[in-house]
Amino acid sequence: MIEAWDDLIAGVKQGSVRSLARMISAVENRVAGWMEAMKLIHLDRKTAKVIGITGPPGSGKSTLTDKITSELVQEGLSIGIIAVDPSSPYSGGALLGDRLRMRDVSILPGVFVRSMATRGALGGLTWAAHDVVKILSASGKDVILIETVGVGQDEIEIVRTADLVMLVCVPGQGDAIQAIKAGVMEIADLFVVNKADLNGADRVVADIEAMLDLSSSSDCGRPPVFKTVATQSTGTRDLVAMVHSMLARRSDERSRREVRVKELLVSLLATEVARLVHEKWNRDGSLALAVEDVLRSRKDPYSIVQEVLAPVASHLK
Ligand SMILES: Nc1nc2c(ncn2[C@@H]2O[C@H](COP(=O)(O)OP(=O)(O)OP(=O)(O)O)[C@@H](O)[C@H]2O)c(=O)[nH]1
Ligand SMILES: [Mg+2]
Repeated sequence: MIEAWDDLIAGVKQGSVRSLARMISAVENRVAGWMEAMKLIHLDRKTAKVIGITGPPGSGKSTLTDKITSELVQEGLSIGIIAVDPSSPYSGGALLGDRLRMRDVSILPGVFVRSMATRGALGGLTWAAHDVVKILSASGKDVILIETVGVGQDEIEIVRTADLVMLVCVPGQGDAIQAIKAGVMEIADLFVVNKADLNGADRVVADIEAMLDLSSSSDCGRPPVFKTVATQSTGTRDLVAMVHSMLARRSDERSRREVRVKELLVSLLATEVARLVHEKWNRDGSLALAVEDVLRSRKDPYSIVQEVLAPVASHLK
């Protein structure tokens, strides 16, 4: 197994697309040895710039991601795209559409597209997404774009640690600003009012500006607001230019990295503890016993969890 991992890692570092895809799957599926493999990946000091693209369902995030990718590819950069599929009812049939559209850019040189499902990610999506970011970085990607629907907490967590977060809004959703979940506004470094070909785009821009007037400016300055028509690539070149200049003059790089490392540690720890307990429970049948105990009112779930964690808890005291 370890040999196979060595081959995979070597392939990833040489930029092999096949190794990249296989390594990501193997890590996602927690194939034995994944942690050792990730340690080796971590030794690699390459760090891609990570851009989070979030916003309401259907606002044009994928279309925009494609256009930004094309621009960056023209600049000679290699790009990784992580599309977090909302495996929820929010955007219904959009999933397949996403994949089909994404294929357009995935044939461009140096572009690697990976979809991740919100549900079913072993050990937490935030962590899984960061593993993928790390692997893509090691493979030599210059920029990684992460597209998530800004609805669930998981999705927000994922983009929160990006180097730059882009929030995509659209006209015609009633009060577009209200439609965006509280908590997402605060993490946006840059606002994009997409579908500017539709009525009401200027109104949305004005609403965002008004909102920014009210909020205290952060140390990295007031987030710019851009209008785009992603389907026609209108405004996307200026947007990319702004992204470059913002990434270049970020003053809070160190504090962002601190937040990211902290989140990763907490998330890895939580998922690993859960995984270890799960494994033990399933291995020795104690999960079935615990369920039976609760059902027969012999024990309550809280006591059971306390008992299971007692050795860890006492160790930490
Ligand atoms: N009129 C107009 N339509 C657009 C524009 N950008 C995207 N669209 C259309 O809006 C629809 C949704 O676009 P997507 O890029 O899939 O949006 P999304 O935010 O990725 O959607 P989900 O991933 O499902 O949340 C598609 O039919 C696009 O063609 C735009 O600037 N103007
Ligand atoms: Mg999409």
